[in-house]
Amino acid sequence: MSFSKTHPWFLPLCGIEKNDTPLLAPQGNVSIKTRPATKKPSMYKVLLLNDDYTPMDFVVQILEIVFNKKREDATEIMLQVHKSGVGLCGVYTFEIAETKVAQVLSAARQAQHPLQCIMEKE
Ligand code: TYC
Repeated sequence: MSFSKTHPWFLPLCGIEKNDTPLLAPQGNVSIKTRPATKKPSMYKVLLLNDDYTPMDFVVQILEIVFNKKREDATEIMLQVHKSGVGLCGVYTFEIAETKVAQVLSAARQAQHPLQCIMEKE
C-alpha cells in the first residue's frame, strides 16, 4: 500500500492534488506525486459601461487613479466606452478585480455619478 493511502493527509499537506500527473517515476516502493499544485488563477476583465451623465473628466480620473493608466491611455479608453458602450480597464485576479470595481462604484456614488463598472470572467 502506498504511503499516501495509509496517510491520506500527506498529499494535501504537500499541496499536491489527487489528479496531478506525476513528473517523476516512483522510486523504490515509495509512490508520491511530486508536482506541486500551482494552478493558474482565473482572470477577470474589469469593464466600464457608458451612461449619458458621468462627466468624461471623471471617467478619465478613475482610469488614472484606480487602473493606473496614463492620461493618454485613460482618455482613449474613456472615448472607447463613450462610443461603443463598454471598455476594458484591465484584467486581474478575482479579488483585485472585485476591489477595483468596488473602488469605482464607491467614488462614483460619492460624486453622485451613475457610472457602472462590472467584472467578467475571461
Ligand atoms: N457618455 C458620457 C458623457 O457623454 C461619458 C462617459 C464615458 C460616461 C465613459 C461613462 O464609462 C463612461 N458625458
